[in-house]
Amino acid sequence: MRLSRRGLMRRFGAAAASVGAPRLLSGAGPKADAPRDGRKREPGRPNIVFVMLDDAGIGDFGCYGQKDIKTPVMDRMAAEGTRFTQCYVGSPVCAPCRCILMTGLHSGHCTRRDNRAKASPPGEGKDRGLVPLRAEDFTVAALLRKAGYVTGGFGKWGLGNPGTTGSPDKHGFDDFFGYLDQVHAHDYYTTWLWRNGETVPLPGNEGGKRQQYSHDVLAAAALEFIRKHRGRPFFLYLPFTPPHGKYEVPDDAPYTNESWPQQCRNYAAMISRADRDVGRVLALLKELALDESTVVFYTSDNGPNGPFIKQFHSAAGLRGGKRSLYEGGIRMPMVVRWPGKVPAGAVSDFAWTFADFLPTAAEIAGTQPPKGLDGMSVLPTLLGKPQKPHEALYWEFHAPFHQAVRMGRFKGVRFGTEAPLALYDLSADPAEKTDLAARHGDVVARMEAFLKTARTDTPYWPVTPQRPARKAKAAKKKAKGREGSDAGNSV
Ligand SMILES: [Ca+2]
Repeated sequence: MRLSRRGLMRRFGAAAASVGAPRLLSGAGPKADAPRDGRKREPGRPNIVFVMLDDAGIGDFGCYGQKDIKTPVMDRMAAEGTRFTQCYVGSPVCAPCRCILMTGLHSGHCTRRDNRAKASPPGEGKDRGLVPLRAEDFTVAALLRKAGYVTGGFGKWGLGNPGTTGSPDKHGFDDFFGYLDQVHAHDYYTTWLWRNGETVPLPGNEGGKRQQYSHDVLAAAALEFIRKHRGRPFFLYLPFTPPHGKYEVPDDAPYTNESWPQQCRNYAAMISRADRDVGRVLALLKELALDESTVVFYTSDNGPNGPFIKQFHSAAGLRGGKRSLYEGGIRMPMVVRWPGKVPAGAVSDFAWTFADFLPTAAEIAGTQPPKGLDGMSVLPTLLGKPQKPHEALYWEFHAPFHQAVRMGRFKGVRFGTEAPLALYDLSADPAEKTDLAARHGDVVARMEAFLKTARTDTPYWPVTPQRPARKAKAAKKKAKGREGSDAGNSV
């Protein structure tokens, strides 16, 4: 199925008007949130849960138009909370996406800009090229921990193995259980996982047995974390690994009888299984009377892969997918639920990114984020209040190097540093089909000026001019004619 322009507009275009009347963020803790373990809950400090699937596209969820894959929990959350139609990840692949989410810096400033370094790769052996978070990188977990939160993570970390400066225990996590290395995370029947610097054996998978599906183990541990810490504010980060490949799942129900390729049945079952487990988190919050004192974010980390775009329309008709800065690679599902605070059943088209999560979490927790971040708090938007939009959003990716900038309804995309910007009007053309650069020279000029200041260099992902051959020759001739001028890399 291909969505018509009208269909795309219906799904992604003018959607903001339905944001309901918000209630103000109360300074007092909810009455229902009585501590049951004798410890006093600090007033006004809601729990924060951030659930992120791995490689699921915006079109994979029922509330974003999916017809085949069942996601009843996200759909119900959308009815009970606010669904965002223009929330963006920071990068179209795993590791930088997580880096940006954790640090509030976009992909032109953050430490990890691709899964592996392209030059001067740090590390030894298996770790070579995996750029870890630096000791001085400051994460949302460190911020919340400092503010009195207990912090837990269950799933895939990807920002530093044990012994590096990037391990989660060095970045604010009291308890991190799961995969630290993103390649290890491909194995759903691994014989071991990491927990706080120690390996935890999964004996059910030894000798080729497949009895402990890692996602199930981690989802169960997340529930234990909530039970254990129900008496004090917690930050629970759930970077779940489904539906990233390998496409392994204990049971492909309820899709067993579908005529799709087995890989597609598994992919769909992995999404539905993870969605089920988000439902278990929500049910436990309710059981423990933490429902109203917990804000839950539910999203994915980057756009989908080709076979699923074809089978399930996983990019929802947007251009591109994983590894692309077109909308299909970076525009994500995002539903936020916080009963009594975030308007229920609302849809917002406010444009924001994962770099906004740290400052938003800081404001929710009543603390200050560090200065110099690229992100800003979008708490007013979450609460349904008006908010000044970002002046510009920025992305870069290095395989191949391309950049994207969004200003209002316009988005510019440039491959290399010398090619002209292509310009799209997302309000009329969310699928980025028609290049309007020739018609809006003023917008292009503003974007080009912004791009000159948008990023800093990093030795691990050097950027060199990449000119198309014919243009390079012409530029060389021109440069010769104006000796001393700068005809090089303008970024
Ligand atoms: Ca991913």
